[in-house]
Amino acid sequence: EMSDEERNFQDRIDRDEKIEPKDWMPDDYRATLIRQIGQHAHSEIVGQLPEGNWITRAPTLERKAILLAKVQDEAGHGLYLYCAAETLGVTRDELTEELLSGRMKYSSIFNYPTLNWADIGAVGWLVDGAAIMNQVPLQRTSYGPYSRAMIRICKEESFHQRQGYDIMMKMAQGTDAQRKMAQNALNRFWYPSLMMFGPSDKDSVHSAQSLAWKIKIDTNDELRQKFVDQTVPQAKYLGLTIPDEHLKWNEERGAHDFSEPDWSEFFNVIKGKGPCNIDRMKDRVAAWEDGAWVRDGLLAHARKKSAARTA
Ligand code: FAQ
Repeated sequence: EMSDEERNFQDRIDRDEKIEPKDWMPDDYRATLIRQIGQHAHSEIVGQLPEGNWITRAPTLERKAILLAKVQDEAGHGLYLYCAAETLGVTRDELTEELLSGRMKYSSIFNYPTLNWADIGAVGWLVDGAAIMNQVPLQRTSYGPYSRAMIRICKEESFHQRQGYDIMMKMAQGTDAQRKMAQNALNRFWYPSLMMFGPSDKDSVHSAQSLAWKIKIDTNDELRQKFVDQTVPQAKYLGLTIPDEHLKWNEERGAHDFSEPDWSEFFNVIKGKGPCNIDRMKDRVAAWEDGAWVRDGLLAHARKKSAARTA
């Protein structure tokens, strides 16, 4: 049974009121938000690695400048999200510690390698495309600071998606070899992109409560369906084939039928056994350790300044 506080809280949610940091909230609401916002922040940070891998090898100066800006945007998204999580009473250092020790997750998608330049197109088109599909509704999430972070992030994410599609367009309309690279990138990124939305609704342990609290606005399967329906005409325009022989328009449902990803692969990847999990964590641990002198220096400087002010 709900306590008065819980009932009041649920009433506020049902009236679409935003919950703010100092408001009363159930412990599990707080914990769920720390988990989801924290994982989301970690995804933005780890998500810099697959694309960062191509900054030095971008084919033109213009592509390099665009990619550099895009990867920097992801770092910025991570920072807004860590700030949103901090309003719930957890520090960024604690969250980082949980990531680096493997106790917290980041999106499964970033455990796949980017093997060639077409993959950078596929990441922008499909991975950022899936990310926006998930994040647009999260602008209306019930927790104020998360909702406001999402509004800023979505603006930048739609530019990211376009830059990816633009790379795909160049490749798909290029030489035979380039078209093959584009098709191959689509083949490898299609199912991992579908997995980004999380397990199917019947296996989604958190969905029911998160929907009731309006932390999530749509179910995993609803968003996956929307993503497929949005992406099919885009692939057609590129002249590329989505690697799913069961993909077809279902007139009755007004939506595409499509094959589910291999869920055993998904669960393996989130358990740490994907193709790049070990490399990703190794890179993040090294970045954290290599950056220690910067953090130490900044802290020492801040202490000196505040000592000078009080003296
Ligand atoms: N990867 O009960 P549910 C980006 C876990 S976009 C890893 O359905 P929930 C932008 C889940 O945590 C990517 N783990 O969970 C970018 C739970 O495990 P737990 C980031 C996953 O939370 C683009 C278990 O499975 N976006 O970074 C995944 O209700 C390009 C059961 O699942 C967000 O994080 C997965 N894909 O729904 C950056 C969006 N799916 O925690 C750079 C915000 C599920 O109990 C380059 N998050 N799990 O141990 C969400 O909307 C939700 O958290 C879902 C999952 C929909 C991801």
